[in-house]
Amino acid sequence: MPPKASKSKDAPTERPILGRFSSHLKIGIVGLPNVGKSTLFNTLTKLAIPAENFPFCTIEPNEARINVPDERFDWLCQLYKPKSEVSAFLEIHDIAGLVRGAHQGQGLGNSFLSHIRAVDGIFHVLRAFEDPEIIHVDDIVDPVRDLETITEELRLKDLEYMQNKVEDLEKAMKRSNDKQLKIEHELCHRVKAWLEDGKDVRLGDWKAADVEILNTFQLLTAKPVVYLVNMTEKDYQRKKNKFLPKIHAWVQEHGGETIIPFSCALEKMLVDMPEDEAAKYCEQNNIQSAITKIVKTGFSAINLIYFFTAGPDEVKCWQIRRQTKAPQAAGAIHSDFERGFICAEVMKFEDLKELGSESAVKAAGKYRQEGKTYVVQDGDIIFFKFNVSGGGKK
Ligand SMILES: Nc1nc2c(ncn2[C@@H]2O[C@H](COP(=O)(O)OP(=O)(O)O)[C@@H](O)[C@H]2O)c(=O)[nH]1
Ligand SMILES: [Mg+2]
Repeated sequence: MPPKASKSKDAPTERPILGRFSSHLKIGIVGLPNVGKSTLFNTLTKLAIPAENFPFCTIEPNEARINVPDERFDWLCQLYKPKSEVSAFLEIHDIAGLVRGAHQGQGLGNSFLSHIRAVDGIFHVLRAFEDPEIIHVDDIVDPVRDLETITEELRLKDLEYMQNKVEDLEKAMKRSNDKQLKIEHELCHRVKAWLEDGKDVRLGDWKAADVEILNTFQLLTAKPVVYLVNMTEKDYQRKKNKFLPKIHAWVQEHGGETIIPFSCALEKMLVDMPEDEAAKYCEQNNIQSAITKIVKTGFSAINLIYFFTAGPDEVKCWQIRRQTKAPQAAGAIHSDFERGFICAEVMKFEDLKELGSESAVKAAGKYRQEGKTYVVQDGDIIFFKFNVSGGGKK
């Protein structure tokens, strides 16, 4: 019998996450027109998992699912040499350019904003390359002004939403004494004041009860952001760009999220080359593609992690939201696994790698049995035991 895990490790008191509770989460590419969003999207699409691997999902031309590169996954595939290998993926949506005034419907603004509402996180692409051939909607390249433009549009849209919400609640409160209405009304007032102060909702210090209500709103400024700064290959190579320090300062003042410099032109060129040529080009020019970092950072920014199931039949990454407990993680595989959950047998990837085999991990006492309250960690290798009435153990 594997040793039982201690209780204290089971339930960390993390605040609930802002955003949808789902393991089908996606990230949208957002930015002004002509900053390189579609070029980035098309480059990523060339690395996409073929659509036929998702027979039950429709994939639109502006959506793609990209493999999440992972050395741990590669290592597990080497070890088990399975018949089937299924990596994790990041779903990306290319969202058409937003312009100033979008919240009032400018430039099809409302439909763009509704596309942003449907995603769970934002890749905010900034133009930090100058090219007289490619016009900028506001004439001069100035990524900090662009940051202000976009974030203001999102904030104004949220403000409009909160304003309507407050009015609806006030009407409802005239008709009913429901305590919940009062609680929501008080929160909506606080959120509105926060937005009016020029601040994004994701940066607020909301209590768990607030977050639960906020998650029913899907506010645009509540979504996690990763900034992608598109610069010339030369700037990217020498890690210097005249706009970068100002972008950095702005981001530090507005939440301090991750900034990833990249060069759209370089990435596009690399993806169109045969793999060995691309590798040679990178080596000769002392340059590295930023795509892996972009994909991994995006995946983690929308609060996704994955656990592995591994054996000779299949090595597979199962994506779940951070903070998911063992029974719900089992449910990602099959609803029976959740319904009839008995326990999760868990190996840490690092232990398996160090000790070399499942039996060695068991012999070292590192194969653990975890119960219903166990919070699944990224990279756990799990075997679920379950029992549904009439059915046996797996
Ligand atoms: N010089 C240069 N042009 C770029 C770069 N990225 C995109 N472009 C060009 O800018 C134009 C707009 O790019 P696109 O990806 O469609 O921008 P979107 O409107 O943000 O989707 C296209 O003509 C691209 O070829 C870049 O890194 N350098
Ligand atoms: Mg585009």
